[in-house]
This record gives sequence, structure tokens and C-alpha cells, in this order.
Amino acid sequence: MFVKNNTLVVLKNRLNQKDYQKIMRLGNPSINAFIATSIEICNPKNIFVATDSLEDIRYTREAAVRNHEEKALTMKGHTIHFDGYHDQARDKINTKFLLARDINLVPELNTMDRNEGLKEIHQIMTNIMADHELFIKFYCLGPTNSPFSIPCVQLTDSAYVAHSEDLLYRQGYQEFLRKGSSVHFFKFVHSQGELEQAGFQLLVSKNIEKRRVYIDLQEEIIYSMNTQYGGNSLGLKKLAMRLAINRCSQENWLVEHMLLMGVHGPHERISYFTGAFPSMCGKTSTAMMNGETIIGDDIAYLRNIDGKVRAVNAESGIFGIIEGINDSNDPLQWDALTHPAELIFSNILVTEENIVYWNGKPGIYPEAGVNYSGKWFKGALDTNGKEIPPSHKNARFTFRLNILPNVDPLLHDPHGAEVHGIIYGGRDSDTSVPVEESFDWVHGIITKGACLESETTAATLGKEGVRVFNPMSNIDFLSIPIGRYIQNNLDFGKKLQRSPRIFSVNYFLKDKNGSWLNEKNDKAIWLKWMELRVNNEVDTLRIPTGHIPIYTDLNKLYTQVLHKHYSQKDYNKQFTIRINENLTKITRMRNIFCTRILDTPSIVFNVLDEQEKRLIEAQQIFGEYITPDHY
Ligand code: SPV
Ligand code: MN
Repeated sequence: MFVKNNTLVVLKNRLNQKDYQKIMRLGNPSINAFIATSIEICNPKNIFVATDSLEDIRYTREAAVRNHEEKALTMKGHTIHFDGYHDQARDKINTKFLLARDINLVPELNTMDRNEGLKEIHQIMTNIMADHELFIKFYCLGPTNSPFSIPCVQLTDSAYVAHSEDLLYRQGYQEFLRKGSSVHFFKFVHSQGELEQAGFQLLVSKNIEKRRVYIDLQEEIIYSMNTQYGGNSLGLKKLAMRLAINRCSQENWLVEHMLLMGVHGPHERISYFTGAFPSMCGKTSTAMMNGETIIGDDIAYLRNIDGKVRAVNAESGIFGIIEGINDSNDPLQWDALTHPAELIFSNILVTEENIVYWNGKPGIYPEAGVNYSGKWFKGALDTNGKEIPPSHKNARFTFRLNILPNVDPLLHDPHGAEVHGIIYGGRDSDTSVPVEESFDWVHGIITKGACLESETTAATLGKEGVRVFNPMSNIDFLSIPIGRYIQNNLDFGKKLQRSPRIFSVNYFLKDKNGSWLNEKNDKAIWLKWMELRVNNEVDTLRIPTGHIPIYTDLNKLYTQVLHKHYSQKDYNKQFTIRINENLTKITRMRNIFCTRILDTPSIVFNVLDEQEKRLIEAQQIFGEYITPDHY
């Protein structure tokens, strides 16, 4: 970025004395330059610099209501925010990596020439904050004072974004002070751009056609313009994740789209698991499993510390999908959403009786109210003649993890939690068994992580049941080529003295007639079984694709945990090895790794070939569908 005028002169002229001192205390010329340059280009009406103080956090929270980005609801601490009607999800098309011309373009990533991108974004940014207040905030990804910490500076003219980040991330002003001038930090500039009125006279981004999210890996700066939706505007979420994936790939640690949770075993033992699931595959509901404890639901950092994997949650709050949350399946989330606490609802409905309503909420379907489309009534149609539901299917809630009763005590531990198991789970109606352990790290990373797929659902546009390739559920957030990313995962394992076990789960298996083979609560059993496995307390059956549970162990867990009998018949159906489906998957994967990914590590093909050989051998002896009693 360029600076027209002397940095300190700009800061002195534009900040009040108190805020100027807040910046000066950091004694960091690159922070000064980043802030001064952004101020010069965006030209905000006024500026607020926040430290970690409760007073500054309160100022931000109140500004969100004062600036008409949130409206207070009846319940204490609850507010509602709307994003524009066409600003309800991540904008994949306009999210681009800015790469210098001499860096080989990466076909899987959406990239553009860095100079052109910077020119365009600076034009969009020019005077964009002229009518707005700029919030300058400091955060820390990962716990503070920890080998995992990444300090961040967020500039935003949206009090909603700043308030959301106060709920979702740890404050980082002290971390900058502690680290001194040598700190390597991530930088974010966000503007909601020109605004227009939506329901409740809340203000939403108007110039959606000029929505841009540009990622400059070289300077570790993200630019996000003309948008409010969290996935585009919350710099520290998926945007920082892309910067972190690029950074960790040079330093041999991992940034993963993973939950992090404690699974509670016998005698009060807690074993920690990370888990990667593409969206709509049960990630949050797994992380929030009753009886277990949660550290994170979305982004985990994993490091090799003294030969073991330790992990932290990059975040400290949840920006979760609200659709379908109800008191019987999601009692903990339900409680959190229906009691006083500081939380933001986005893109749901407020009824005429002043009650919040989201799609699938138990109770009476509302007649009328106000939602992200404005005034709403039952049966209201959009301009394409499609019925507008009460809440958007990507409507969300934002709260701090510490309001949950099941938050794990290691949430802020600077050393993280030692990871005993890694879980990969996709939506798979016909191929893999409900739970399975890989043979080893390499087999797990390749057959369970890199080959992760998920079937499309009615909730997304297009055909249902189409398998989408999503290695480690991270494909949307990769900032490096897929082959290199897989290789990093493999290399990470090589240097460990004690590797976590790698598992797959599949909550979506169906029988030939299309009926589910499992119930929602069964995932509790798979978690408990994996907990016993990582502690070497149960044996397995070795099948061509990995290790599966023994019937009697599962039956014992069903009795203990769900208080019900588990029949041998159900077990046989669920754990039948489906040879042809598995072979077809290998062919599908080989094809993707050959044609779509240019830098696939050769070991991927070897591991797939070996698995294919084992499956064919089993097929020759036992046939197409092999029940576990053959092993
Ligand atoms: C996801 O889509 O995986 C999310 C929400 O966690 S977003 O912030 O939009 O990425
Ligand atoms: Mn996510």
C-alpha cells in the first residue's frame, strides 16, 4: 500500500489525542502505516480506536444499535441484524487472491493480477467511509500469549462487524503490546459501502454489484468492500483462515476447517478430537453433543508440540446456522438462543408479536413480521415468484462460547488441547460405514481426508445427491494448491512421535430403499467408540477400507449411553462393506486427482491402488456386499 503523506502526520491529524496515544503505545511502524494509508484512502467521517477495555467493547456494541445496523430485541442482550436481500452468503465469484504476475497461477483458486486488483480495490475504497465512523480494533486469533497466537488489526466502518468480532474473537490490544514491534500480524479493511434502508429501518449495503473481497497474501491484507454478510465481512473468520493456510504451509503446522471438542470417556477421562465436515453434514451438532464439551465449531489450528498434536480454536464464539434449531435435538443451542445473553440474530424474522422466529423453530408458524426482505407475511413472494421463508436458510446467530454450559475448560489454554483423534465426515448415502478408523496417518489423510465428498441437499441450488469433492472440507478456503495442501498434511504426520488416530464418520447412510440406517443420536455412540479406540480399550475388525467396531462393543455403548438395545441385524446392515460403491469412489477420486489437480502427490495414487486391490480381493472371496461377520 502507498502512503501519500507522512504516516504520523496523518494519524495526528485524523485521530483524537486519546486514540492517537492508543496507537502510539503500540510503537509499531507497520501498524501506523497500514492505518494511515487506509484512512487516507477511505476517508472516514470519524474514527474510534478500541483497546481491550470493557468500556471500548461497550462503545462498539452500543454503536451497532445507534448506527442502525442492529436493533435491540425484547430479551436482554439480544439484537437483530439484516444483511441485504442479495448479500446473504459468501460471494465466491468476487473473492479473489491477488497474485504477482510471476507467481504461477493456480487453476483451482480464483486469482487476479495483484497490481490490477489493488488498483481496482483502491478505486472502490476511495472515500468509501466518508459518511461512516471507522472502528479500529485489535484481536488475537488463537489464545493470547501462546505459540498459536496471531494478532490482527481490523479496520471496519460497520459497528455490526466490530460487535460480531468482539463476540467471536479474543481481544488483542494487549497481545500487540506484549509482542512489541516485531509482531507479524494480519490486516483487514472492511467497508459496508453506501447503505440503504431495510426492515426496521436497519441499514444494509447497497452497491452489491461492487462487492469485492480481495486477498493479498504478500502483505497479509484482506480488503472487503460493499458487503455486510459475515462470511464476506468478518475478516477474522474465513478470510483470515486463507491467510493462515498460506502462512502455516511455510511453517509446517495446520489450519483446518474443524471443530475441536472433548469427548468424555470412562473415569472422567477427556480425549480431544478435531473434526472436518462440509456444511450441512453435522459439524456443529457434533461439536455441541450433549455430554461432551466444546472448544470450537469451525476453525482449528494444529501444531506439533514435543512430538504430539496440540490444537486450539482460532475463535472464541460461534457464528452458527440457526435454521432448524429446536429444543429436542439441540437443547444446548436452544437454551442459549432463548435466554438473556449478548447475542446477534441475523436474517431471521421478528413477528408482529415481537417474537423471533426462524425456519423450523418449534411453535406456531408466524402470520406476519419483519425479516431480511422487509415487511413479511405468510405466502409473500419474491420478484421471481418464489415464496420467501420467514428466515433465510443461511440465517445465523452470533454469541460467545462462554455462554454455553458445555464449554470446555481448555478453550483459552495457551498450550491448546492434545488431539487424540481426527474425524472426517461427509454426507454419503451409499458408500462408507458409519464409523471407521484408518490404518495409519497416511491412509487416513488420503482416503478419509483428501477423498472427502459430500452430497448436495435440497438446501442448495441445483440437483440433489450430487457428490461434491471437498478435501478436508477445506476446498473453499485453500490459498495454496490442493496437492501441496495434502502434502503438508502428510508431512505434518511424519514428524509426530505420537499421531492422533484418523477416523471417518457417515451420519447419512441409507439402505437400498432410501431409508436412513441411523438415527440422529447414534453419533453419540460413534464418538464414544472413537474415544475408547484412541485409548486402546476396544478391538476392531480389519476390513479392506480400515478398522470397524465389533458388535458387542457398540451394543454395550448403546445400552450405557442411549439406554437401548442395538440389534445385530442393524449392525450388519450399517457395517456391510459395499464393494462396488467403494471401487467406484476410488475411480472417481483417481480421476479428480489426475485431471483436476495438477500437483497430486504420487503417494495418493499408491494408497488408492492398494485400497482398490484389497477391495477386489475381498470381492473375489465374499462377493459384492460383505457383512462384518465374514471378518
Ligand atoms: C461456513 O460456511 O463454513 C461458515 C460460515 O462457517 S462462513 O463464515 O460464511 O464461512
Ligand atoms: Mn465453516
